[in-house]
Amino acid sequence: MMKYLDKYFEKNPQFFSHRGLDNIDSINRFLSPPKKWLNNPFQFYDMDKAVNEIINYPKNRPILIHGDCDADGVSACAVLTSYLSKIGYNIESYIPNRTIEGHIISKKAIDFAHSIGCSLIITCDIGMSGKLEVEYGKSKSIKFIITDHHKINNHTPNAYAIINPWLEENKNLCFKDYSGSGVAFKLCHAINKKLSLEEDLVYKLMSIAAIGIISDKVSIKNENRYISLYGYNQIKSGNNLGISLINNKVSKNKTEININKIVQIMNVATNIDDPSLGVKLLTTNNPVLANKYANIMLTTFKKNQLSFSNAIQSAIRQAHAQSYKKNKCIFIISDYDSAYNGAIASRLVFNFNVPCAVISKMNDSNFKGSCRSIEGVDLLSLLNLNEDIFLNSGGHPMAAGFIISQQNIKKFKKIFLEYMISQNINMTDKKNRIDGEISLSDINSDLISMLKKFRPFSSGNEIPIFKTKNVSLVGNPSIFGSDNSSIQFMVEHNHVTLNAIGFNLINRFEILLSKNKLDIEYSILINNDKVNLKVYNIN
Ligand SMILES: [Mn+2]
Repeated sequence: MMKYLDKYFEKNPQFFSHRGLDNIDSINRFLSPPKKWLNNPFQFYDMDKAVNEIINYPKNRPILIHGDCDADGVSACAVLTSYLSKIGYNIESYIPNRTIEGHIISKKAIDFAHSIGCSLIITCDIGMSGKLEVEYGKSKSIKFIITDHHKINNHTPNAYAIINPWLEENKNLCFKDYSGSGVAFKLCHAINKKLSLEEDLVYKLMSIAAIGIISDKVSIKNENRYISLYGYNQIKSGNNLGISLINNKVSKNKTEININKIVQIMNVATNIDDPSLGVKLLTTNNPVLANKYANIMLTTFKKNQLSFSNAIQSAIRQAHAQSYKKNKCIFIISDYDSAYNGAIASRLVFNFNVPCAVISKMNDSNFKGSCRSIEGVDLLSLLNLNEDIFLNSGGHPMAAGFIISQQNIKKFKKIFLEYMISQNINMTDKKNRIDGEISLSDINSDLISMLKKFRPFSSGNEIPIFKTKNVSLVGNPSIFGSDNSSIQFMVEHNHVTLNAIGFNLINRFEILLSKNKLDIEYSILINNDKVNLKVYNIN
């Protein structure tokens, strides 16, 4: 393995430089990060204060853990719920319904907390824009500890404690790009240290926290690499009943963990009758209940799949019809559920490599929008600069969202397009995404076992994409998918023939048939030891 890494590093340094790794030592640390990659939780401002409050809180009185309605918020809520219950607290969890309540601290939850005699609410992945709600809670004698990773705005709540890496007071923190689940994990880490409990209590939470890290696309380095890697390994070893059940039900090959699918299912499940079902699934040890929760979540997910795929197809068609190369961006009005907007925007950025906004109707008067960006184009500052045209806005530089009234959409579109034209967006950057130019005969067990060691893939450690030049088509390609948008074919190069699949690649079908020699860009899929190429581009 080591020898292979050395050799591969020399041949394909870009594979490693794309991951911020520039020598064998840094690669080895990335592949098996030492314990010291878990940062000291007490470096966070207010951590001591929050920990003391929790430690002194009566164990028989309920604490409400309030998460956010997406996979990161669910994962964060499950981390705190699991840990605090385990050490003896009386915990209630709350996730707002994404359509009815949205990404805000819920007044309903505060009323509920008050009614059961709870005097402490811990928020996770949410809270920075909850100034009014925190005051409302205080009027009912409820204290707030906010744990969040959203950037600071002008309306920071006056909470008892705020644990957020982006606070001005945290400017010297050695690492900041945490997910909501990561910040929740740090709070548990701190309590555990303070009480000198066995480390395993906290380590076990990494499988749950990894879901939020992957879902929120925070960079896979420093502590995020540590938690996502060991969390992923824990999932593989079956330490979380709920995650294993979901994975067994959706993976063709049960020994492989399809973490992206798990994230998608968690996201969809925040839009059902009981949005906290994901938290229940992640925290239960009861196989009968876990199975019941998993089945409800999967049924919802499957119902969603078809309309989701239609939404993606429609958006891709719209994008092709726009002058996205000239505009250096894509602006889509979608007719589909606003819950898909973020995923659609991500897909368009992946396909077209320009920033993208997707807007769809939320209720009679308002629309909900999601934007996704490319490196170097800051969406959050764009939204913040135009705060007055939104009813609500927030997020991160690479992924942001807003709520807007119908009459302001036109105005925003103009602002978005003008901003993107003014940015220095280099469309040719796409080639930098390629992790290596290889021959099909290079795809052997050494390469595959090396790739496996880099999992799980996410932001800053993307699914590796390879390029092979001058392959030839073998036999006849076929078209598949409910809307005939995908293609399957065989390619040959250097006497190696492999199966290839191109999802939504129907627009490259003619090129595939008309050229003798093709250049393909793809990732490598392994299914029951069989290699398939997942092709993204054909030229
Ligand atoms: Mn989050």
